[in-house]
Amino acid sequence: MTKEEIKKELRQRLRDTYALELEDAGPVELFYSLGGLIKAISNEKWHKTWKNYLTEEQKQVYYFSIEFLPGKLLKSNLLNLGILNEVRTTLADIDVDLEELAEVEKDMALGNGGLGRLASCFMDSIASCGLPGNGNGIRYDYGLFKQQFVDGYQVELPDEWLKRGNVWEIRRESKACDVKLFGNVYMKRLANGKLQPVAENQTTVRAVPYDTGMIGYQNGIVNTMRLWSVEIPISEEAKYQSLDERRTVEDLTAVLYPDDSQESGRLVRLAQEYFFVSAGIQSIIRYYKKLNLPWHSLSEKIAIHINDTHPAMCVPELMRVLVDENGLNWEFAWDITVKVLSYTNHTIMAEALEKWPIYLMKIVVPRIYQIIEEIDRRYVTTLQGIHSQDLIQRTRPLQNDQVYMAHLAIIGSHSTNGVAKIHSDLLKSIVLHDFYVIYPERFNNKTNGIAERRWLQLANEPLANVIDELITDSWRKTPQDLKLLMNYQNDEAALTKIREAKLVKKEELANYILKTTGIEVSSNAIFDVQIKRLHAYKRQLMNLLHILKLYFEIKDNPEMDITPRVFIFGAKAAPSYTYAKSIIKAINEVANMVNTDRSLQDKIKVVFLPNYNVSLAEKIIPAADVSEQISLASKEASGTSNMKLMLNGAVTIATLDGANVEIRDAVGDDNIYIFGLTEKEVYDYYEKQDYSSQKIYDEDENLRRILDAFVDGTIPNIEFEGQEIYDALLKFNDEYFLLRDFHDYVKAQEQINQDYKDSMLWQKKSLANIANAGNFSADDTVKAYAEDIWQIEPIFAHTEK
Ligand code: 26M
Repeated sequence: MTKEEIKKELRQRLRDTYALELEDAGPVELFYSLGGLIKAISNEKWHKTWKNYLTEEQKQVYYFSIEFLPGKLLKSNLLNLGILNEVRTTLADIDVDLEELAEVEKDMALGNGGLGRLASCFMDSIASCGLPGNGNGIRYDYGLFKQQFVDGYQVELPDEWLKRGNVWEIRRESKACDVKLFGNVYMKRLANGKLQPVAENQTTVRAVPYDTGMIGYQNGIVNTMRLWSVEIPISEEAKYQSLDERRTVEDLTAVLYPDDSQESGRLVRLAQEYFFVSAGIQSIIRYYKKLNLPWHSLSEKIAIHINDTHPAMCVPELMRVLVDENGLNWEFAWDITVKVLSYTNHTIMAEALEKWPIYLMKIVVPRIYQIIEEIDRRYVTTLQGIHSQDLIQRTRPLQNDQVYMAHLAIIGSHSTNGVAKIHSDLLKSIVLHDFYVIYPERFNNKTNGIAERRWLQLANEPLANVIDELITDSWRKTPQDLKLLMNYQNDEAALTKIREAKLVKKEELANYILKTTGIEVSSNAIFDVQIKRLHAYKRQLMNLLHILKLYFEIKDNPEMDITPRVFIFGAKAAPSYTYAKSIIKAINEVANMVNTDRSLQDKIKVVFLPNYNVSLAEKIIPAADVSEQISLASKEASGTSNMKLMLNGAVTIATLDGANVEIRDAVGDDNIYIFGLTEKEVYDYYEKQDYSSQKIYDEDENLRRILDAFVDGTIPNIEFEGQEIYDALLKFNDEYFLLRDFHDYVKAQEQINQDYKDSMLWQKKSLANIANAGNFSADDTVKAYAEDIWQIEPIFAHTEK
């Protein structure tokens, strides 16, 4: 498209939709008009892609995820269509700043954190690798809550992301499905002697899909992310007399549940899970039937991926559709189901492993519960005599009046993977060891990855441009090419350019911090960043203990030699997770205490930026010098901010947890600061049960002073929260070993303080991190899924044949 064509199109759209001329349009009208234009451009490719998959009968994967977290799509769509620069300069010609338009778009925040963001990185990569793949999820009216701080406390506000409408989606009423919930089911014997389930008093809701094009990186491919929204079927309208009754249906897709174990027992959440699973499976089977192929070929055309256990009802739902609705016999249907499905585990945290009370399942999805009972019954009988009674009992889906969703997912699929080497190993050796004994061939690892397009090309243009100058722009298509940067390890001019690019982003962030919080920070300071959900196991509190240590040291010795540091936090706490909220309050109070104390001479500053989300991540990550990845070893399945931060030249301080282990292997010990207990040592403590945080407290004077600060009034305004934290660490014996790892953590931090002073030494470490971040490309991760698990092929490979 030429600049003139772009201008002409924009003019036309502004007239047609807003009755405005270009000169009179504001950022909102311009954003929606530009969005419409982009959609028109991509629609042609979208239709071609779809037709191609259909006529070639390409095997496709459907990635079922209850969360997707794409963030904003404007610049990413422009980049992937290959028109980012044309559009930017065209707008500049008419005095419009693309960045200002981009700010108009609301983040699409239909996810909590790592799991949802991973799903969106995968969508970008699947399209960019030319793989036939689709997303299947829920179109929540409200995404993850907006976070504000009031007196240092987290306050949650609704996320009204759809208020001005969503330019990217297409509502496809013609593709709607009916989903049936509640009621009761009994088995009726037919004339031929077969049993048939008959349902009574069911509630039928309509699932209406909204499709969003997932545009591949400059390859003409546009895949589909299909999100389902609930509606009352027209035929049922008469049944809903009052607004209240209508509301109970409409509530189904109203809001995303914040990752919150206490909320996980809720009826609506279970209904959400079944809703998008059932609608997704039905629309896949409807498509498959159009191909007119025999049922045994289903697994040659369709792969369905279960992202964590939230979509685990795919197992009984696919069985239901095959057996009840299409008359297949159980054994045949089961064989197909296992071949079609695969499952990823994202956590070993016991409280996050989903279990649903049987009584609730019977209420919400009675037929699905019957099928689960049959799966359970057959599981037990099939393994009889092959494995021990104990093992069978421990692994069956139904136990303790609950349905174990992970058991269902593993038994009903052909592949179970973890998301980093150490995590997958732990699954095999401990967490899911019983299943590993039964199905060793089903277990595999797929280390997470990230979309470099968003996290470097878009988020960090200054660095991206320097990299182009040094090694050409081949890395933009092939992130592995970033390795070529290793040739510049001793090139002072190159290292300086990279440092200057970092400085640009640090100044931008410093301005943002000043504007949004009023806190002044210097871009000469080390920007030390911890950004992730607030969870005890991620140990934001240990970071805070270190800050307090520095605070006391500077107070005692105002002239101490320390490289100025800005500690930057971003984190949301689940609304009912009181301990996490107390930590937020404590960080905010320490921040206030530190930032207003002139005697510290700006040696340390603490900034807790509210409402951490994808867009804020895009501002923070490029500006980071230090990446905090300090979870207790064994607890963080993978982490992905660790990868995004290294890609942007931050140097990591980390425990040997999740993908940190592979990051260390990639960059080498000289370019990462590793500290703390290993996963094995953590498990040794569990076995011996001889950990005593009190003992460490008693023996360490400095640590005593730091912990006492929480209860002796040193940190103001945390009477309640301070006590809660103090008790967690001492009275309740410090579940996540903060005190045990603290000393080692401090030593690693002191080394960072030293090393940062030697600018070239530091830049060299930073360079090694950028250069090796190509190892963590989501492109490679999805290719591995495609080959090992889904057995799907890129569309180019197919057309070349
Ligand atoms: C639970 C109950 C009610 C509502 C929501 C939840 C829930 C939602 C998401 C529980 C867990 C959820 O996600 C777990 C998760 O995000 N795991 C993270 O996955 C990332 C991608 O694999 C990893 O990088 C992180 O280490 C892992 O914590």
